[in-house]
Amino acid sequence: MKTLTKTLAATCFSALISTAAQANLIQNGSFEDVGSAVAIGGYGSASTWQIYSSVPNWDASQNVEIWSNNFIVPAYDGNRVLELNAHPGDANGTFSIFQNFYTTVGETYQLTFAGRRRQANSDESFSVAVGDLVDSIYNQAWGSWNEYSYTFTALSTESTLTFTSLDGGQDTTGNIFDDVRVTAVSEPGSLAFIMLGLAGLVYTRKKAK
Ligand SMILES: [Ca+2]
Ligand SMILES: [Ca+2]
Repeated sequence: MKTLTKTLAATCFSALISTAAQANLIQNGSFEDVGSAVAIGGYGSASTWQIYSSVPNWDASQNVEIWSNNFIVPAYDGNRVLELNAHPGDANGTFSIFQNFYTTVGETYQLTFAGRRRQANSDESFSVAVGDLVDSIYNQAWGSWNEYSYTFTALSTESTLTFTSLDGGQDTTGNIFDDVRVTAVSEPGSLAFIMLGLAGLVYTRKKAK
């Protein structure tokens, strides 16, 4: 019984640390939630695509589109994706979406997301910025989702993740995103704890034999 308790404790401890390390700091990163956002009328339909001035947890410099039910492209995650370029309020303005989240200065984080171009003959370019990371992607591949993965260091207690279209303000199609995630990268200390937990698990199992 004592061994079983120890084993359970070690397992729970390891699981807890792993879960904490992998928690997504981005809310609504899969764009599944449109909440009470009211679609701008006259375009698409609720079952295909709609235009919104923003969606929950994200701010937007211009309108965005939410596509549902595999409209044009299959969703990477869930049922909905975001198209960054939409019908603009300002034809000369930039299309950006951004979200703030709490970070620890100097800590390393991983950013992952899925992106793709709209269709074979579209040209999709965007920049991504967060912490000390700035990158620009030109001519996204066609036909499948690109899985982007970066690490960045937080420069502030509150970080802002920003996606900006480089297609230009009058290019109203393209730059599809889904499944945006930011997770804290396990520090050596946390890793040591996990290894310690696993070692404890192996030890108690061996002892139980
Ligand atoms: Ca999604
Ligand atoms: Ca485009």
